[in-house]
Amino acid sequence: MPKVFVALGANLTDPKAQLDSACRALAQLAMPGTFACSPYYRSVPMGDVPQPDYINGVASFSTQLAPIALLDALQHIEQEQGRQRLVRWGPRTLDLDLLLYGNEQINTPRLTVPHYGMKTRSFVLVPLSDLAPQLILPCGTPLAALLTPALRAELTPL
Ligand code: ROI
Repeated sequence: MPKVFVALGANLTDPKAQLDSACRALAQLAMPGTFACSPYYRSVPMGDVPQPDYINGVASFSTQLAPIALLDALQHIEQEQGRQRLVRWGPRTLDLDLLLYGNEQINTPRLTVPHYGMKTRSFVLVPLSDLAPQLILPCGTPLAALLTPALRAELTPL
């Protein structure tokens, strides 16, 4: 059964509570005893849209759901927590990104795995490394090789 990693981000409507609530919902998708969530971090928004700081984290679990069924479940949780797609790269109550699905590489119109931005985003790499410091990405790159001190310095532990 694949182990999956999901990035969580929020910067509206009590972001920490959004992540707590999302973790409870994600745990329902997990095989018993497999759910884990990283510490949360505060991060400066990436992109040009002025908006509040984000709270970010990463969750991991094993699941019986196939990739698209998992994506549907993630989008359902986003909707349940009031996600509206108003502005591209704008603020959001909850963003759930499927980072990794086992060692699979998936390229379909709806789903790209590994997530396209994950190798450069401090707010993904740091909490991912909290959960899985020895992780090797599907491309063969060790996660540790991507994590520079400068990237770590971008985040504030909550
Ligand atoms: N910036 C940060 N720091 N954290 C996010 O989760 C995040 N998510 C996004 C954009 C708008 C790209 N910026 C972000 O979708």
